[in-house]
Amino acid sequence: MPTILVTGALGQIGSELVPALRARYGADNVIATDLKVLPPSGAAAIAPYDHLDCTEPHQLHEAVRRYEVGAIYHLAALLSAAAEAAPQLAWSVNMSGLYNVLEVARGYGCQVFFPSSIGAFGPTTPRDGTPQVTVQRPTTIYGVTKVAGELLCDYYASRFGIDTRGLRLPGLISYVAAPGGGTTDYAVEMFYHAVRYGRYTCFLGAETRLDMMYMPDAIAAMMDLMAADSGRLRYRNAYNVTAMSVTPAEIAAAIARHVPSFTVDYEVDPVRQAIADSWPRSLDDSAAHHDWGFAPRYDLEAMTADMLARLRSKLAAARSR
Ligand code: NAD
Ligand code: AKB
Repeated sequence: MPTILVTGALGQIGSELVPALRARYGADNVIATDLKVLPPSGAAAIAPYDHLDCTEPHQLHEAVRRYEVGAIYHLAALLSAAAEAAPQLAWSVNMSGLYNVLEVARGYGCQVFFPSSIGAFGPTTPRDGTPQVTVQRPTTIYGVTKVAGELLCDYYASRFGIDTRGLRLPGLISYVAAPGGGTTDYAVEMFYHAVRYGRYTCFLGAETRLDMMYMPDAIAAMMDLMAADSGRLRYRNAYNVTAMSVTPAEIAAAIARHVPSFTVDYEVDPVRQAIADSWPRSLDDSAAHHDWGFAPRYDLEAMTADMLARLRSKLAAARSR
C-alpha cells in the first residue's frame, strides 16, 4: 500500500476525504498537509499532519521522499470567489502548486488526483447537458487555472506517463467543514441558517441553476476514480460528474419541507452572480458512468434529509459543550 499525501487537507473536501482514505487504507498511510500551521494539540488530533505550502517545491519533494508517497490528492487551491478577489495569488497557488505536484510526481512516480470544477467552463460552453468534451473558455481566473490544470494533467499523462486522474466537480454540500470562498457556498449556508435562524439571505438569484453534489458522493467518486482500472479511463484531464441540477429556490423548498417556517430572501452579489451565470446549468456525466462506474447516491431530497439531521446533531453537540 503506497502512502497517500493530501494537500489542502484542512479545507471543505480534505476534512472528509482524509478520514475516508484513512478508514480504507489505514491511518498511518495517509499524510494530511495544509498551509495552516496547527498548534501541537491540533496537529496531534489529525496525525500524521505536516505543514506544507504547495507553492514551495522543496517542501513537496521533502514530504514525498520522507513518507515514500505513491499517490497525491492535490486539493490546495483558491476557490472561485476568493480567486476573483486575489487573481495573482490564485494563479500562484492553483497553477504553481499543481505544477510542483506534477513535477514531484514525475520524479517519484506518484499517481495524482486533481479536482477540476464546473468553473472550467464559460459562457460560450453549452449550458444544458454540457458535454464531456466541449468549448472551455472560462471568464474567471479560477476557471482559467482549472482549464490550464486539466491540460497540464493531460500533458503529464501523455508526455511522461504520469497516472493523473481528475473530476470536474460541481458545488459540494457538506456539514463537516465550512466552504472556502466559492460561488456555490450559498447552498451550504442555506442549510446552516435554516437550522440556526430559520431564515437566509441568498447572494445568488432564486432561479440560478447549477450542478451540486452531496459530499459523501464526491468523496466516493474521488476514491473510486483513483482505484479504477487505468485501461478504462479515456480522459486524463477531468471527468464531468454531478448529482443534481438545482436552483436556490428549489433547495429552499426542499428544506422547507422539513423546516416549514424557513424563509429565504435574495440580495444578489453581482460578482458571484456573474460567475454563476457563466457556468453550466447541468453537466452530462455519462463518460464517468461508463468508464469507471460513477453512481451518486444522493438526490436533492435524500441529501436534504441527511444534511438537516447531521447539522442538527452537530449544532446540538456544540451547544452542550
Ligand atoms: P477549501 O478552500 O475549503 O480548502 C483549500 C485548502 O487549501 C485550505 O485548507 C487552505 O488552507 C489550503 N491552501 C491554500 N493555499 C495553500 C498552499 N499554498 N499550500 C497548501 N495548502 C493551501 O477548498 P475545498 O472546497 O476543499 O476544495 C479543494 C479543491 O477542490 C480545490 O482545488 C477546489 O477548486 C476543488 N473544488 C471544490 C469544490 C467545492 O465545492 N468545494 C467544487 C469543485 C472543485
Ligand atoms: C466554487 O464555487 O468556487 C466551487 C466550485 C464549483 O468550483 N464550489
